[in-house]
Amino acid sequence: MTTTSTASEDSSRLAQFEARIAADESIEPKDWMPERYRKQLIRMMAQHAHSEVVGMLPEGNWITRAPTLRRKMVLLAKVQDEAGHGLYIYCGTETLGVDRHDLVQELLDGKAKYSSIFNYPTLTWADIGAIGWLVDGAAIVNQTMLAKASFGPYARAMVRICKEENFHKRQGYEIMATLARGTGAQRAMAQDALNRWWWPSLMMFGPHDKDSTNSDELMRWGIKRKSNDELRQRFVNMTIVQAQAIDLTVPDADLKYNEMTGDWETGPIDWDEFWRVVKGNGPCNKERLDARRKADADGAWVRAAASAYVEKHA
Ligand code: BYC
Repeated sequence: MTTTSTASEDSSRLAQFEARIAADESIEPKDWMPERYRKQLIRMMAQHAHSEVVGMLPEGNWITRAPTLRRKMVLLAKVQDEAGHGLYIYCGTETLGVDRHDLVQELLDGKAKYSSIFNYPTLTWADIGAIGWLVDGAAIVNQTMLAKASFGPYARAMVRICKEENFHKRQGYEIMATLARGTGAQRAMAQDALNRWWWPSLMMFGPHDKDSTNSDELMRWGIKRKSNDELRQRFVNMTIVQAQAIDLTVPDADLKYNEMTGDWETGPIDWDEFWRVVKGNGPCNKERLDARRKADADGAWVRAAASAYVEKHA
């Protein structure tokens, strides 16, 4: 694209691009953009799309075991929404000149990242409540910020996704609230789910700012508007109050309220665990990738039939 352009043309385009970012203009697919901006967006959006798709697996595990018909219908709708989110974001990523099949192949080859949170098992029904409340809750905090991202297709996808995530969070919190005011065993199940999902949910926001390799660039270009730690803190402040409202306790002996800042300050996050999971050695990494590979193989005949149909009618 820029092979014939001179260095001075490129630097003037870069200056124009940066002026547009500074003026909070939306960057659209056909606009000129630095190659690095394009690459960063492809990286982040592809990881996000993969997370939505892999994220269906932990909850999908409970569709056949939901305790009532109503719970089953809600869970089915939620899991289908996640598939839709994956599709919107893969579409958005394709506006940057990549093919989603290549992105999916990278996931299947174990080369692409997806959110660490989906490598934990869903052991009880309360885990479905905890995922909706905490995981979708964390995703909303992150994605509300991304709805203001400088790249138009990503920002617009986030607006719609956030609306659906709000419903997901409400359904999860309602499951937790119901269990928390139920029998002793139900209450214990809710507390156990919170104990297991709390720290992995905090890890969803990524490493501390000082260790975040991409943040400076992403923030300079208006892709991220807030840092990993700022968003994590916002999530903690919201969630502690919600836990108190249903008489559950987060598993953190060091948690304390800072009167000066108004923040709930947590104890240290286990970053060794985070990197173990990100690098493929979490409790369910293998199971998740195996499931995606199986789905891909099982669907091969559908793709072959669809492309044969298209070729025949071309
Ligand atoms: N897991 O420089 P940093 C959902 C990687 S799904 C794995 O701070 P960045 C839902 C990071 O990629 C919603 N890897 O990165 C679905 C980087 O490695 P590379 C999921 C992580 O990009 C179904 C390295 O660590 N949301 O809601 O500035 C059911 C250094 O990090 C993680 C999104 O995907 C992690 N948690 O910031 C229910 C949001 N964190 O790529 C719910 C979009 C970091 O340089 N993504 N890494 O090799 C983002 O907002 C940002 O990419 C992150 C990380 C905040 C995640």
